[in-house]
Amino acid sequence: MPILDYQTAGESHGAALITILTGLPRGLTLDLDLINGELLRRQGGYGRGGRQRIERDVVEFLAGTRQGKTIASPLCMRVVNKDSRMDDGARTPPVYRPRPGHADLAGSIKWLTTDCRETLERASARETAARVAAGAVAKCLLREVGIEVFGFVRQILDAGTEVEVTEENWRSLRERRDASETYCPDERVTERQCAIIRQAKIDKDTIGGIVEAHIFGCPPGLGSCMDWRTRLDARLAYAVMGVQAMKAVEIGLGRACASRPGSAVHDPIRFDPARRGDHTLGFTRDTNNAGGTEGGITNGQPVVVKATMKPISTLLRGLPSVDLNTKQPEMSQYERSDICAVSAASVVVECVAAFEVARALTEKFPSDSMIELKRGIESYLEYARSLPLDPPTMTIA
Ligand code: EPS
Repeated sequence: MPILDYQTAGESHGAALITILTGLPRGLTLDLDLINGELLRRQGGYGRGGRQRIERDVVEFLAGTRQGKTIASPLCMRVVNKDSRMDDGARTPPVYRPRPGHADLAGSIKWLTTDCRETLERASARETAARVAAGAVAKCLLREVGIEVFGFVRQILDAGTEVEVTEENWRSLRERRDASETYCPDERVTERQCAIIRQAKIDKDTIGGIVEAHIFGCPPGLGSCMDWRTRLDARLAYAVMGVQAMKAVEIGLGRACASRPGSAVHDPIRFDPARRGDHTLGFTRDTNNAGGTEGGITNGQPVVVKATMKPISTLLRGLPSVDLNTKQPEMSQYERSDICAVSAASVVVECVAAFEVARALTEKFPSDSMIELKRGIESYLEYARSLPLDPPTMTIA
């Protein structure tokens, strides 16, 4: 049975963005509203550029479905680019003055050309629409087994919210996030963030920030410490760092662990019989500094990932650069871009994190069909709840 995986194809101004997803169990309902809703959210957020007024990203299923459900074959999705002009030399002219911070210079040297367009078309964050489509499908799968994902903007430049996200309050925070122009569940901070972005526009500059994703309802036991490649925290870091413009990824308390003693970092373990029946099996914590993973394995607490996005490298005022043909100093070339795409990045990070959890879930419970996946999870939790067996030393051969 193929493992859950995906690949994307497509350039910023090519015909379309394609996602091919393999390893989905049969019988997963593909919620088109959910998937297109995520694509729409990715297009939004205060500070986005002109491209989002041209596009209206919607997904088309080209293969892998029947009557709105997966049939276990590779799922092929397409998002058509309205602004498609790759082969129109006049409308996609060569770029010889690389933008510091973009893939322009390194890619041009790598692929032996002085035209940065060859690299930038694929390096563009437009490709994240394809990754959001994959992550949204993963969200459909996770939702069927009671796992939900919540992503938001924590900080833009120096305007950050101190809001604490819990299993109890995240749904109301989601409403506040959805009412915010910057996807930040804090009205006053949203206003400051918008003001920062407005000023950056005047200054012809760009702005970065911090986004966060929280994943609720994960059963304990996803990911493994037996092989470093299968540690869920490592997989999350890989996937999130793989998103355009990310410069740091943290799990749970992250970097703040360094300035606290162990007694103020590690989350004391308690047992609450009232929660024995849910996915925690009754093991609760007062804090979740570990961010839901210990040893790279989910422990029943919410999985928490934080990512830092650098400011977009296309500045309207340009940055000192060099003409790759003449080697003379020049300002970097301007390509239409965003002033701030941190809000969009919060959707992308949420989606790539959801995909990694779905991948870990299907690795622990390999299933041809959704029925088997659900039963596999249930019987595992039931068995885990029954431990220790009677007598306590008894093991199953
Ligand atoms: C993006 C589309 C792109 C850029 C942006 C993200 O479209 P265009 O280049 O036609 O304006 O606005 O890409 C970048 C930030 C980048 O660095 O390349 C999108 O759909 O998200």
